[in-house]
Order: sequence, then structure tokens, then C-alpha cells
Amino acid sequence: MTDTPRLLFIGPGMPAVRTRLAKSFDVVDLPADGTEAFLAEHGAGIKTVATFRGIAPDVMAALPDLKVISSFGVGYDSIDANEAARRGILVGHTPDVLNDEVADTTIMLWLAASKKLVQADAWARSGAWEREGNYPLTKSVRNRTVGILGLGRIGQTIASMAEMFDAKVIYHTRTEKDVAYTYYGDLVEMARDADVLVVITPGGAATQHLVNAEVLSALGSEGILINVARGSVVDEVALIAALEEGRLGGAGLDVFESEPHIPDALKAMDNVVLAPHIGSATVETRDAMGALVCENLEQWFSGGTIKACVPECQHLNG
Ligand code: NAP
Ligand code: 8YV
Repeated sequence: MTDTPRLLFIGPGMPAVRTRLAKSFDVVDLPADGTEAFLAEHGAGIKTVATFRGIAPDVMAALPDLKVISSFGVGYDSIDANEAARRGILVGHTPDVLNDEVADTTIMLWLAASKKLVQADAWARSGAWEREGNYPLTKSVRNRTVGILGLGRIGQTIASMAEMFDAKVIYHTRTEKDVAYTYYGDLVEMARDADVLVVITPGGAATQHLVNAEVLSALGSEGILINVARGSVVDEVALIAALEEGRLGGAGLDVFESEPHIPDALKAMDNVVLAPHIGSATVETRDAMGALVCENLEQWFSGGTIKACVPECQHLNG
């Protein structure tokens, strides 16, 4: 018998996080198979969850004593935060510590897509330089209009970095922000004026297919789409059609609708740069995210509040 609260660890996750949590919590792992039977036996009494892949509604429902969920990642579209709030459960996430990393990845994708780094690399490796001569010229990234869909923590970091490339930054969000950039209340109008469209909103129902065929056509045959948000925000079928038909110039994609599946059509295109959801994926940033997962739970253990709470549950946080 122990006084330490029982914690359900939903992985696979970082071993260092599990080890640190085991110092304060009685950690049990959610098994990959036999989940239902496991929860029927152990669900009652579990007060805390640390998760690296959200929490399914049936798992949350099978935890009647749950008080806090600490999630790895800033995006929490795989957690029903409204249901958690209704049940008085705090949901923690990992904002801010990854802003620079995700912005760096965004700029990398933009530069790679515009300056055709991947294709030029293939040209160099294949011997085409010797056989066929210099790689064709690309378009400069300087003095472009960069439209940012979602000007939050990460979007604002991307905006600052884009300014270093002499970009004119414009943005679309539901509510106008107190910033010097030009606000567009209409996404299609913004896409029409942008050379590059960066998508960095949350995922989930509210942003499902916000970037549709109309937005992509407005961005245009010279335009570049960069998606570092969630695959669900962009209509992937419409994206493939726009690229195939030349209505969109190119794309840099870190996220996809059915990860880890990437449609073969995208893989076959030479005007697309693909990344396997690596926006925050460096040792340093993942360590910082893992530490915040622990801090959220440790703070709750000592005082009943968490350090980084999602807005839906903020009213429950002390
Ligand atoms: P944030 O600070 O909450 O910013 C979200 C921004 O999106 C806000 O400006 C918000 O403004 C806007 N927004 C929300 N719903 C919208 C809608 N329906 N239409 C237009 N704009 C909308 O979040 P963040 O920390 O910057 O993170 C953003 C997202 O990036 C995460 O939720 C996650 O999905 C994604 N992400 C991806 C990676 C990766 O590895 N690729 C890494 C980290 C994060 P309004 O509320 O005014 O609309
Ligand atoms: C992580 C992310 O790759 O923070 C987010 O929302 O998408 C990324 O930082 C993801 O959370 C890991 O599961």
C-alpha cells in the first residue's frame, strides 16, 4: 500500500520522463493489447495520466478518479479538453518551450521548398551536375509576402524569423492581434496576397480543412504552402489536386492527415518537401517538453495546480 498517487503512463514515451515520474508517482503503463481488461481491473484509483499520444475517450471514461492529464506536446487535439473540464480534470500541455524549434523547422521547409534543396541534393548525388551542367535557377525567398494562418506563440515566432528574410508578414486568425502585421479577416483574401502561406493553428474540428481548394487556388501557381500545424487543417485531396494541376506552386509539409501514412501522390512530386512530423524533434527541445510534462504533474502533486494548463481547464487551475 502506498500514499503516492497512481499514474497511468501512455506511451511509447521518453524513458527519462517515466523514470522521473516514478520518483513521485506509482507508475503503471497502459498496455498496447488488452486495454479494456486492464482498465476494468486498474482504472479506479488512477488519478493522474502522462501521455505521449493523447487519450482516447474510452480510456478517459474508464478512469473515474482521474484528476490531471499531462500531455507531451502543445497541441492537444487528441484529448477531449471540454469533457475533461466538465469532469473537473486538469489538462496540462507543453507550450512555449518548442516555439523556436518549430519556427526553425518552418523556415527550413520554406527555404528548402523555394530553393529546391532536396532536388538539388539529388542532382548533386546522381552525377547530373557533371552530365547535364548546373542545377536550374530557383526563386529567391527575399522580399516575399508571408501569410501566417494562426498567429499564436509559434506563429509570432515564425513571423519574427520571416522578417529576417525581409518578408512582409500578413496574418489570419479569428480575432485580430495587437501586432504591427496586417490582419486579414478572410483567409482566401490573405492567400491571394501571399507568396507563402504558413499554417500554424491548432488541429481539431474548428480548423478541419480550413485550407481548402479555394484557399490553395488563391495562393496560386507560384505560391508555396507550408503546413506545420496538423494534417487535418489542410484538405489533402484538394492539396494534391492543386499541385498536380499547377494551381499551387509547391509545398513543405511536416504533418499529414493520416500520419504516419503519406499519400504516394505527394511522395512522387518534385515540388514538395516532406518531413515526418519533426517540427519539435531535437534532443534539446524534446527534453524541455518532457521536463514540462513532469513539472505539470509534480506541481499538481505538491499544490493541486499545474504549470501549463490548456484554456478549457484554466478555471479549475487554482
Ligand atoms: P496558440 O498559441 O494557441 O496559437 C494558435 C493560433 O491559431 C492563435 O493565433 C489563434 O488565434 C489561431 N486560431 C485558432 N483557431 C483558429 C481558426 N479556426 N481560424 C484561424 N485561426 C485560428 O498555439 P501554438 O502554441 O502557436 O501552437 C499551434 C499549433 O501548432 C499546435 O496546436 C499544434 O497543433 C501545432 N504544432 C505542431 C508542431 C509540429 O511538430 N509540427 C509542433 C508544435 C505545435 P484566434 O484564437 O484568434 O483564432
Ligand atoms: C510533437 C507537436 O511532435 O507539440 C505538438 O503539438 O505536434 C509536436 O511537438 C508531438 O506532440 C509529439 O507527439
